[in-house]
Amino acid sequence: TAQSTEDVMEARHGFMRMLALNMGQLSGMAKGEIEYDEAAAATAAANIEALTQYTATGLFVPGTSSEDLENSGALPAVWDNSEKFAQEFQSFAEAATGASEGVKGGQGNIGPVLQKLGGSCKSCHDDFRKPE
Ligand code: ASC
Repeated sequence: TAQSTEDVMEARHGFMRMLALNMGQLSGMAKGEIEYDEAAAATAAANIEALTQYTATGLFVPGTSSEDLENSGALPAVWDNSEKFAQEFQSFAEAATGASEGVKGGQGNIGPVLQKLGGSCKSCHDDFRKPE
């Protein structure tokens, strides 16, 4: 069956929530709110790495900006500056490469990985996500 705009929005928001969930696990461990567990940290980071390989720009179909839909946080810049937007996802994938190895070896190794990942999230959000 044909996909509705709502289907695409659900998938897009799910994609972002999956990223946030795994970022939150790493962040919790970095802050000491969650006990450091090497396997769990590596899994969370591997999940993020895997998600960056998804063709996420395809989720930003025309007509789904924050000016079109109330439940959208995607600024029109996503479409108006699509090349830069795609580059942001590419940079994110590069930032995530090796993250699952990087968080191994101790709680102190999570921070630098998280900074790199979070920097990518923020860089893209600054230009392409509606401020909350
Ligand atoms: C998260 C989350 C974001 C990013 C951002 C990083 O965990 O939900 O939007 O990290 O805060 O700067």
